[in-house]
Amino acid sequence: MEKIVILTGAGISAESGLGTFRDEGGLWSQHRIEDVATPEGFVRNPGLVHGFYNARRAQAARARPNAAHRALARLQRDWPGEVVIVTQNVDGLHEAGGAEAVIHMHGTLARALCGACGHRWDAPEEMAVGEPCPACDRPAARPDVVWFGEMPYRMDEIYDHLAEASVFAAIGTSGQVYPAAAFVHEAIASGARTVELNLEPSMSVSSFDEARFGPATETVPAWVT
Ligand code: BV8
Repeated sequence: MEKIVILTGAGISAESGLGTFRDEGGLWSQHRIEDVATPEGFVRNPGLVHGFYNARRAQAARARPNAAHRALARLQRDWPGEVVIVTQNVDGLHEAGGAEAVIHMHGTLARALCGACGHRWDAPEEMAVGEPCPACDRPAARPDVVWFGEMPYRMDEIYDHLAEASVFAAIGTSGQVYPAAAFVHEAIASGARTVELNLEPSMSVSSFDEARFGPATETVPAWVT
């Protein structure tokens, strides 16, 4: 039984028109992380944070999966039960491209979370400040995404998959955000073969057995076949 664990980042959705974070003109050059991707930023200015995520939710809703998303879905179909996709992305393009059981470790734009009672529900297109939670009615609705300083989701499950990995691929990620950036070391400890598929070398490229550079819509379908 092979176990192929795949970590994806913003680069896999770049050719679907969604901005990355740290490339030229990326999201972090337009907004300060402290203002839009931390719990403190949300307390300070919830309207700014909702505006940031409303814009990305609208953009993601218009985006279409690309050949890289579809190639990973094909790999899952070819190896039933043996391909795990862990994404740092909050868009739904893996699922739109046919992937199943995607682990969204940083949450998703499609869901809202109540900061008071922990209830989750499908996010409206536009979230407003003080929106009441449908479960507890308190005005504590926030995007269901993992901000800096917050614990990413389903980490135990992810580490279990990494412990059994025979292949680990990192696709479209700069390897600068933890704990995702350290997954390659977990995979190496499990004896997995590791490959990086990225537009250019990531911060952790030297940790990988193999690296293939180029746009994901070219490197991923070639790697999958
Ligand atoms: C946590 C929110 C602990 C949703 C995001 C050491 C250990 C543990 C933590 C830390 C640590 N050191 C520092 C930390 C804290 C921090 C961190 O890592 N800081 C960094 C900046 C140093 N980590 C955290 O806070 C994490 N939480 O560790 O909690 C804890 C313990 C106990 C109790 C409580 C908590 C939480 C991190 C999650 C933060 N949320 N996003 C959203 O708005 O989207 S992070 C954000 O960065 C996105 O999620 C994004 O996915 C992620 C990673 O970025 P990338 O996806 O890699 O995107 P990037 O633009 O950087 O790179 C794109 C790449 O694609 C580039 O390499 C480019 O070349 C390539 N590319 C571009 N075009 C293409 C392409 N490749 C192929 N084809 C193309 N066409």
